[in-house]
Amino acid sequence: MNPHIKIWSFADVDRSGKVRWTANELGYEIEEIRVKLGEHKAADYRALNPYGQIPTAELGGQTLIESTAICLALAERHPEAGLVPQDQESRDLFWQSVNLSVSTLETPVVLYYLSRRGIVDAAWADMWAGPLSPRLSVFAESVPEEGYICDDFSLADICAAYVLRIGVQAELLPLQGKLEGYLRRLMARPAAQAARFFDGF
Ligand SMILES: N[C@@H](CCC(=O)N[C@@H](CS)C(=O)NCC(=O)O)C(=O)O
Repeated sequence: MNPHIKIWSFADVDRSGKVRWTANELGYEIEEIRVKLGEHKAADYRALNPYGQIPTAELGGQTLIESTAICLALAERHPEAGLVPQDQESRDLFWQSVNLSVSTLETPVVLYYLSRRGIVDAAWADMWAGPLSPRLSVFAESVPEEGYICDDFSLADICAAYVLRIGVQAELLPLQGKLEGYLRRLMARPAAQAARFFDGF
């Protein structure tokens, strides 16, 4: 029997996508609970996730929050799948890349994109337009011509895909050259397709 995960999400394209894609790479059966905008601040949902944010997951009877932490919790349960590389050199690169994605780039690029679309205050885009664009460009320039960030596919690619996809959608990055090749390799993965991670891209 496949292992099971329950995911609370707004939609396919929010940060729950990272969790859904990781779970699909590992053959999980996914139970999805869609949360309507606004309900994520209500007491019922805050009982699961006191920060009132998406996603939340339930895994083996444990409630987990923080999208990247949930992905790591999944990956660590299945070391044989190699979603976190084992050799030291690859691990150093892995942690650098994951931190660049989720600590340096993710929140600014999401806020910039939502701001440009009128979903959050316009001030976010004004604030981030200057520093974000060059950082995102350096990150996009660092993707490999062939293969994946740590040679073999890993969670670093899922975290990178999230910020790069939004960077392109926000028109901060042109979809061309090796960035396009890299994203197309990721889009071809059956688990990314099952997760609907790139739908509408
Ligand atoms: N660092 C958190 C960020 C969570 C986050 O900002 N989630 C967004 C959806 S992708 C959200 O819940 N936004 C609504 C809000 O913060 O009120 C994570 O990775 O889970």
